[in-house]
Amino acid sequence: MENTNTEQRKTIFSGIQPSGNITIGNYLGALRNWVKLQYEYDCLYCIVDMHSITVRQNPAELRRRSLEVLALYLAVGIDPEKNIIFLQSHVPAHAELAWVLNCYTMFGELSRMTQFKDKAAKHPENVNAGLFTYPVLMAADILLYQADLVPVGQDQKQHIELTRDIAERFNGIYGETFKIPEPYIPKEGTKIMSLTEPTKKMSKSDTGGGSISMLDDRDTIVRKIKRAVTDSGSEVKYAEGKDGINNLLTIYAGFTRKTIAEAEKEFEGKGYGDFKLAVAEVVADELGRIQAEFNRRLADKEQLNAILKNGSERAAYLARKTLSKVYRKVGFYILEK
Ligand code: ATP
Ligand code: LTN
Repeated sequence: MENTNTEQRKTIFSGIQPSGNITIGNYLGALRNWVKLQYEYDCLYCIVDMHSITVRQNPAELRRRSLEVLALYLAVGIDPEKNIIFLQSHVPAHAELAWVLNCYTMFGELSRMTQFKDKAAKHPENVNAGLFTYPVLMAADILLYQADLVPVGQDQKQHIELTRDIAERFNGIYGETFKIPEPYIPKEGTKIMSLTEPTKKMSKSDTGGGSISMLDDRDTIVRKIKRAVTDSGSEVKYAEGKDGINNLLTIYAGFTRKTIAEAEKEFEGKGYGDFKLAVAEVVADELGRIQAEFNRRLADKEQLNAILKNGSERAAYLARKTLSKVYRKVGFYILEK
Protein backbone atom coordinates (compact mmCIF):
# COMPACT_ATOMS: atom_id res chain seq x y z
CA MET A 1 0.00 0.00 0.00
CA GLU A 2 1.25 3.42 -0.86
CA ASN A 3 1.88 5.68 2.12
CA THR A 4 0.31 8.98 1.15
CA ASN A 5 0.78 10.64 4.51
CA THR A 6 3.64 12.95 3.56
CA GLU A 7 3.99 14.21 7.14
CA GLN A 8 5.30 10.85 8.29
CA ARG A 9 7.28 9.96 5.24
CA LYS A 10 10.98 9.47 5.64
CA THR A 11 13.53 10.68 3.13
CA ILE A 12 15.74 8.38 1.13
CA PHE A 13 18.83 9.34 -0.84
CA SER A 14 20.91 7.12 -3.07
CA GLY A 15 23.08 7.33 -6.15
CA ILE A 16 24.95 5.41 -8.80
CA GLN A 17 28.02 6.57 -10.69
CA PRO A 18 27.63 6.83 -14.47
CA SER A 19 30.97 5.12 -14.95
CA GLY A 20 31.13 1.78 -16.72
CA ASN A 21 28.14 -0.38 -17.53
CA ILE A 22 25.54 -0.82 -14.83
CA THR A 23 25.67 -4.47 -13.76
CA ILE A 24 23.24 -6.98 -12.34
CA GLY A 25 25.12 -6.35 -9.06
CA ASN A 26 23.97 -2.72 -9.12
CA TYR A 27 20.50 -3.94 -10.03
CA LEU A 28 20.07 -6.57 -7.31
CA GLY A 29 22.06 -4.64 -4.71
CA ALA A 30 20.58 -1.21 -5.31
CA LEU A 31 18.29 -0.31 -8.19
CA ARG A 32 15.64 -2.94 -7.70
CA ASN A 33 15.15 -1.95 -4.09
CA TRP A 34 14.82 1.69 -5.02
CA VAL A 35 11.74 0.79 -7.03
CA LYS A 36 10.08 -0.75 -3.98
CA LEU A 37 11.02 2.12 -1.71
CA GLN A 38 9.43 4.80 -3.88
CA TYR A 39 5.96 3.83 -2.64
CA GLU A 40 6.74 4.45 1.00
CA TYR A 41 9.36 7.17 1.11
CA ASP A 42 10.27 10.53 -0.37
CA CYS A 43 13.18 9.47 -2.51
CA LEU A 44 15.99 11.32 -4.22
CA TYR A 45 17.82 9.21 -6.77
CA CYS A 46 20.95 10.86 -8.04
CA ILE A 47 23.32 10.11 -10.89
CA VAL A 48 26.61 10.92 -9.19
CA ASP A 49 28.70 12.12 -12.11
CA MET A 50 31.03 14.15 -9.89
CA HIS A 51 32.05 10.96 -8.11
CA SER A 52 32.83 9.33 -11.46
CA ILE A 53 35.72 11.64 -12.29
CA THR A 54 37.72 10.33 -9.32
CA VAL A 55 38.71 7.71 -11.89
CA ARG A 56 39.71 8.97 -15.34
CA GLN A 57 36.72 9.05 -17.72
CA ASN A 58 36.34 9.63 -21.42
CA PRO A 59 34.24 12.87 -21.53
CA ALA A 60 31.99 11.83 -24.42
CA GLU A 61 31.32 8.49 -22.76
CA LEU A 62 30.61 10.05 -19.38
CA ARG A 63 28.04 12.34 -21.00
CA ARG A 64 26.41 9.46 -22.87
CA ARG A 65 26.38 7.19 -19.83
CA SER A 66 24.79 9.85 -17.64
CA LEU A 67 21.71 9.81 -19.87
CA GLU A 68 21.83 6.03 -20.14
CA VAL A 69 21.75 5.66 -16.36
CA LEU A 70 18.73 7.94 -16.28
CA ALA A 71 17.00 5.84 -18.96
CA LEU A 72 17.82 2.74 -16.94
CA TYR A 73 16.38 4.21 -13.75
CA LEU A 74 13.16 4.79 -15.67
CA ALA A 75 13.26 1.39 -17.38
CA VAL A 76 13.43 -0.52 -14.10
CA GLY A 77 10.41 1.39 -12.85
CA ILE A 78 11.63 4.43 -10.95
CA ASP A 79 8.93 7.03 -11.44
CA PRO A 80 10.08 10.63 -12.07
CA GLU A 81 6.77 11.95 -10.73
CA LYS A 82 7.13 10.17 -7.41
CA ASN A 83 10.87 10.72 -6.95
CA ILE A 84 13.43 13.43 -7.47
CA ILE A 85 15.83 12.18 -10.13
CA PHE A 86 18.80 14.39 -11.02
CA LEU A 87 22.44 14.74 -11.95
CA GLN A 88 24.79 15.62 -9.11
CA SER A 89 26.71 18.22 -11.17
CA HIS A 90 23.44 20.11 -11.78
CA VAL A 91 23.13 21.00 -8.09
CA PRO A 92 26.16 23.05 -6.99
CA ALA A 93 25.31 22.66 -3.29
CA HIS A 94 26.89 19.16 -3.36
CA ALA A 95 30.34 20.57 -4.10
CA GLU A 96 29.80 23.47 -1.72
CA LEU A 97 28.84 21.33 1.26
CA ALA A 98 31.58 18.83 0.42
CA TRP A 99 34.17 21.58 0.87
CA VAL A 100 32.85 22.50 4.31
CA LEU A 101 32.65 18.85 5.39
CA ASN A 102 36.22 18.29 4.20
CA CYS A 103 37.23 20.54 7.06
CA TYR A 104 35.41 18.29 9.55
CA THR A 105 36.77 14.98 8.27
CA MET A 106 40.06 13.58 9.43
CA PHE A 107 42.88 12.36 7.23
CA GLY A 108 43.07 9.19 9.35
CA GLU A 109 39.38 8.44 8.82
CA LEU A 110 39.66 8.70 5.06
CA SER A 111 42.84 6.60 5.04
CA ARG A 112 40.90 3.70 6.53
CA MET A 113 38.28 3.53 3.76
CA THR A 114 38.55 0.17 2.00
CA GLN A 115 37.14 1.51 -1.28
CA PHE A 116 39.92 4.10 -1.35
CA LYS A 117 42.55 1.45 -0.68
CA ASP A 118 41.10 -0.83 -3.39
CA LYS A 119 40.80 1.88 -6.01
CA ALA A 120 44.22 3.34 -5.21
CA ALA A 121 45.71 -0.11 -5.73
CA LYS A 122 43.78 -0.52 -8.99
CA HIS A 123 44.83 2.86 -10.41
CA PRO A 124 48.28 3.52 -8.91
CA GLU A 125 48.99 6.13 -11.60
CA ASN A 126 46.06 8.31 -10.51
CA VAL A 127 45.67 8.34 -6.74
CA ASN A 128 44.18 11.84 -6.78
CA ALA A 129 42.85 13.89 -3.88
CA GLY A 130 39.28 13.45 -5.16
CA LEU A 131 39.56 9.68 -4.83
CA PHE A 132 40.69 10.23 -1.25
CA THR A 133 37.89 12.65 -0.34
CA TYR A 134 35.22 10.73 -2.30
CA PRO A 135 33.39 9.76 0.92
CA VAL A 136 33.12 13.42 1.93
CA LEU A 137 31.26 14.28 -1.27
CA MET A 138 29.07 11.27 -0.60
CA ALA A 139 28.40 12.53 2.94
CA ALA A 140 27.42 15.91 1.44
CA ASP A 141 25.01 14.17 -0.97
CA ILE A 142 23.23 12.47 1.89
CA LEU A 143 23.31 15.20 4.54
CA LEU A 144 22.10 17.98 2.22
CA TYR A 145 18.69 16.33 2.03
CA GLN A 146 18.45 15.33 5.71
CA ALA A 147 18.03 11.75 4.50
CA ASP A 148 16.85 9.17 7.02
CA LEU A 149 17.83 6.12 5.01
CA VAL A 150 20.44 5.33 2.39
CA PRO A 151 19.78 2.16 0.40
CA VAL A 152 23.08 0.78 -0.83
CA GLY A 153 24.92 -2.50 -1.28
CA GLN A 154 27.08 -3.89 1.50
CA ASP A 155 30.24 -2.33 0.03
CA GLN A 156 29.03 1.18 0.89
CA LYS A 157 28.30 0.58 4.56
CA GLN A 158 31.64 1.98 5.69
CA HIS A 159 30.98 5.24 3.81
CA ILE A 160 27.61 5.65 5.52
CA GLU A 161 29.22 5.07 8.89
CA LEU A 162 31.72 7.80 8.10
CA THR A 163 28.85 10.08 7.02
CA ARG A 164 27.25 9.53 10.42
CA ASP A 165 30.51 10.33 12.19
CA ILE A 166 30.96 13.56 10.23
CA ALA A 167 27.35 14.60 10.90
CA GLU A 168 27.63 13.84 14.59
CA ARG A 169 30.88 15.77 14.84
CA PHE A 170 29.35 18.80 13.11
CA ASN A 171 26.19 18.64 15.23
CA GLY A 172 28.35 18.31 18.32
CA ILE A 173 30.15 21.56 17.55
CA TYR A 174 27.31 23.67 16.13
CA GLY A 175 24.13 22.10 17.47
CA GLU A 176 21.53 20.03 15.60
CA THR A 177 22.16 20.64 11.89
CA PHE A 178 22.11 17.29 10.12
CA LYS A 179 19.88 14.29 10.48
CA ILE A 180 21.93 11.17 11.22
CA PRO A 181 21.25 8.75 8.35
CA GLU A 182 21.00 4.96 8.55
CA PRO A 183 22.25 2.54 5.92
CA TYR A 184 19.49 0.42 4.41
CA ILE A 185 20.95 -2.80 3.14
CA PRO A 186 18.71 -5.52 1.70
CA LYS A 187 19.14 -9.04 3.07
CA GLU A 188 19.72 -10.74 -0.23
CA GLY A 189 21.62 -9.61 -3.27
CA THR A 190 23.69 -7.21 -1.22
CA LYS A 191 26.88 -8.43 -2.72
CA ILE A 192 26.96 -10.06 -6.12
CA MET A 193 30.41 -11.41 -6.88
CA SER A 194 32.43 -11.48 -10.08
CA LEU A 195 31.69 -14.53 -12.28
CA THR A 196 35.36 -15.05 -13.02
CA GLU A 197 36.72 -14.22 -9.55
CA PRO A 198 33.90 -15.00 -7.13
CA THR A 199 35.78 -13.69 -4.12
CA LYS A 200 35.68 -10.16 -5.57
CA LYS A 201 32.57 -8.02 -6.02
CA MET A 202 31.03 -7.72 -9.45
CA SER A 203 31.97 -4.24 -10.60
CA LYS A 204 30.96 -1.82 -13.33
CA SER A 205 34.53 -1.08 -14.16
CA ASP A 206 35.33 -4.78 -14.86
CA THR A 207 35.31 -5.09 -18.62
CA GLY A 208 36.19 -8.80 -18.71
CA GLY A 209 33.72 -11.66 -18.42
CA GLY A 210 33.21 -11.24 -14.69
CA SER A 211 30.34 -8.77 -14.86
CA ILE A 212 26.95 -8.94 -16.56
CA SER A 213 25.86 -5.55 -17.82
CA MET A 214 22.17 -4.60 -17.73
CA LEU A 215 22.56 -4.07 -21.48
CA ASP A 216 24.18 -7.42 -22.38
CA ASP A 217 22.29 -9.47 -24.97
CA ARG A 218 21.06 -13.01 -24.39
CA ASP A 219 24.02 -14.72 -26.10
CA THR A 220 26.53 -12.74 -24.08
CA ILE A 221 24.70 -13.54 -20.84
CA VAL A 222 24.59 -17.28 -21.66
CA ARG A 223 28.27 -17.29 -22.59
CA LYS A 224 29.36 -15.44 -19.44
CA ILE A 225 27.31 -17.63 -17.11
CA LYS A 226 28.45 -20.85 -18.79
CA ARG A 227 32.03 -19.75 -18.20
CA ALA A 228 31.42 -18.68 -14.62
CA VAL A 229 33.96 -20.18 -12.23
CA THR A 230 32.58 -22.98 -10.04
CA ASP A 231 34.26 -25.50 -7.78
CA SER A 232 34.85 -29.14 -8.64
CA GLY A 233 31.77 -30.41 -6.76
CA SER A 234 28.48 -31.18 -8.44
CA GLU A 235 25.72 -30.36 -5.96
CA VAL A 236 23.82 -27.10 -6.38
CA LYS A 237 23.96 -26.18 -2.71
CA TYR A 238 24.96 -23.05 -0.85
CA ALA A 239 28.02 -23.86 1.25
CA GLU A 240 31.05 -22.24 2.81
CA GLY A 241 33.91 -21.97 0.35
CA LYS A 242 31.76 -22.61 -2.76
CA ASP A 243 31.90 -18.96 -3.78
CA GLY A 244 31.03 -19.49 -7.44
CA ILE A 245 27.93 -21.62 -6.85
CA ASN A 246 26.84 -19.45 -3.93
CA ASN A 247 27.01 -16.43 -6.19
CA LEU A 248 25.00 -18.08 -8.98
CA LEU A 249 22.41 -19.21 -6.43
CA THR A 250 22.15 -15.65 -5.13
CA ILE A 251 21.67 -14.36 -8.68
CA TYR A 252 19.07 -17.02 -9.46
CA ALA A 253 17.18 -16.37 -6.24
CA GLY A 254 17.34 -12.64 -6.87
CA PHE A 255 15.92 -12.82 -10.37
CA THR A 256 13.23 -15.41 -9.56
CA ARG A 257 12.32 -13.74 -6.23
CA LYS A 258 12.80 -17.11 -4.54
CA THR A 259 14.77 -17.94 -1.43
CA ILE A 260 18.12 -19.71 -1.69
CA ALA A 261 16.51 -22.79 -0.07
CA GLU A 262 13.77 -22.87 -2.72
CA ALA A 263 16.36 -22.53 -5.45
CA GLU A 264 18.46 -25.37 -4.00
CA LYS A 265 15.41 -27.60 -3.87
CA GLU A 266 14.61 -26.90 -7.49
CA PHE A 267 18.04 -28.13 -8.58
CA GLU A 268 18.26 -31.18 -6.36
CA GLY A 269 19.78 -34.02 -8.37
CA LYS A 270 20.71 -31.69 -11.25
CA GLY A 271 24.23 -30.77 -12.32
CA TYR A 272 26.02 -27.46 -12.68
CA GLY A 273 25.40 -27.39 -16.44
CA ASP A 274 21.60 -27.44 -16.15
CA PHE A 275 21.74 -24.98 -13.29
CA LYS A 276 23.88 -22.50 -15.21
CA LEU A 277 21.53 -22.60 -18.17
CA ALA A 278 18.57 -21.90 -15.92
CA VAL A 279 20.37 -18.96 -14.33
CA ALA A 280 21.18 -17.53 -17.77
CA GLU A 281 17.54 -17.90 -18.85
CA VAL A 282 16.02 -15.99 -15.95
CA VAL A 283 18.61 -13.22 -16.16
CA ALA A 284 18.24 -12.83 -19.94
CA ASP A 285 14.42 -12.81 -19.75
CA GLU A 286 14.24 -10.04 -17.20
CA LEU A 287 17.01 -7.97 -18.76
CA GLY A 288 15.36 -8.33 -22.16
CA ARG A 289 12.19 -6.68 -20.86
CA ILE A 290 14.16 -3.91 -19.16
CA GLN A 291 16.23 -3.29 -22.31
CA ALA A 292 13.14 -2.83 -24.48
CA GLU A 293 11.89 -0.13 -22.12
CA PHE A 294 15.40 1.33 -21.84
CA ASN A 295 15.63 1.79 -25.61
CA ARG A 296 12.24 3.45 -25.73
CA ARG A 297 13.19 5.86 -22.95
CA LEU A 298 16.62 6.66 -24.34
CA ALA A 299 15.14 7.64 -27.70
CA ASP A 300 13.14 10.46 -26.12
CA LYS A 301 15.89 12.91 -25.30
CA GLU A 302 13.48 15.77 -24.75
CA GLN A 303 11.69 13.89 -22.02
CA LEU A 304 14.97 12.88 -20.39
CA ASN A 305 16.12 16.50 -20.33
CA ALA A 306 12.81 17.64 -18.88
CA ILE A 307 13.10 15.06 -16.09
CA LEU A 308 16.63 16.24 -15.26
CA LYS A 309 15.64 19.89 -15.27
CA ASN A 310 12.68 19.35 -13.01
CA GLY A 311 14.67 17.03 -10.72
CA SER A 312 17.57 19.41 -10.26
CA GLU A 313 15.27 22.34 -9.51
CA ARG A 314 13.47 20.40 -6.80
CA ALA A 315 16.75 19.04 -5.39
CA ALA A 316 18.44 22.46 -5.43
CA TYR A 317 15.60 23.99 -3.44
CA LEU A 318 15.94 21.39 -0.68
CA ALA A 319 19.75 21.44 -0.73
CA ARG A 320 19.91 25.24 -0.41
CA LYS A 321 18.01 25.13 2.87
CA THR A 322 20.61 22.87 4.51
CA LEU A 323 23.56 24.67 2.94
CA SER A 324 22.36 28.09 4.18
CA LYS A 325 22.05 26.70 7.67
CA VAL A 326 25.59 25.29 7.49
CA TYR A 327 27.08 28.53 6.16
CA ARG A 328 25.44 30.46 8.95
CA LYS A 329 26.65 28.03 11.60
CA VAL A 330 30.27 27.97 10.53
CA GLY A 331 30.37 31.76 10.51
CA PHE A 332 30.29 32.77 6.85
CA TYR A 333 29.11 36.37 6.53
CA ILE A 334 25.66 36.44 4.91
CA LEU A 335 24.45 39.48 2.97
CA GLU A 336 20.93 40.63 3.80
CA LYS A 337 18.54 40.22 0.90
P1 ATP B 1 32.68 0.75 -9.75
O1 ATP B 1 32.92 -0.63 -10.19
O2 ATP B 1 32.81 1.77 -10.83
O3 ATP B 1 33.36 1.10 -8.48
P2 ATP B 1 30.15 -0.09 -8.66
O4 ATP B 1 29.73 -1.20 -9.54
O5 ATP B 1 30.62 -0.39 -7.29
O6 ATP B 1 31.16 0.85 -9.42
P3 ATP B 1 28.59 2.16 -7.79
O7 ATP B 1 28.09 3.24 -8.65
O8 ATP B 1 29.78 2.50 -6.98
O9 ATP B 1 28.92 0.88 -8.62
O10 ATP B 1 27.43 1.60 -6.89
C1 ATP B 1 26.07 1.77 -7.10
C2 ATP B 1 25.27 0.93 -6.13
O11 ATP B 1 25.35 -0.45 -6.49
C3 ATP B 1 25.74 0.99 -4.67
O12 ATP B 1 24.60 1.01 -3.83
C4 ATP B 1 26.50 -0.27 -4.48
O13 ATP B 1 26.49 -0.70 -3.14
C5 ATP B 1 25.74 -1.23 -5.37
N1 ATP B 1 26.59 -2.31 -5.85
C6 ATP B 1 27.68 -2.16 -6.63
N2 ATP B 1 28.23 -3.34 -6.92
C7 ATP B 1 27.47 -4.27 -6.29
C8 ATP B 1 27.51 -5.70 -6.21
N3 ATP B 1 28.46 -6.38 -6.82
N4 ATP B 1 26.56 -6.34 -5.51
C9 ATP B 1 25.58 -5.64 -4.90
N5 ATP B 1 25.47 -4.29 -4.94
C10 ATP B 1 26.39 -3.61 -5.62
N1 LTN C 1 29.61 5.74 -3.47
C1 LTN C 1 28.37 5.21 -3.91
C2 LTN C 1 27.65 6.09 -4.88
C3 LTN C 1 27.13 7.23 -4.13
C4 LTN C 1 26.08 7.21 -3.18
C5 LTN C 1 25.97 8.53 -2.72
C6 LTN C 1 25.27 6.21 -2.69
C7 LTN C 1 27.58 8.51 -4.19
N2 LTN C 1 26.88 9.30 -3.36
C8 LTN C 1 25.04 8.88 -1.72
C9 LTN C 1 24.34 6.56 -1.70
C10 LTN C 1 24.25 7.87 -1.25
C11 LTN C 1 28.60 3.88 -4.51
O1 LTN C 1 27.67 3.21 -4.63
N3 LTN C 1 29.76 3.53 -4.88
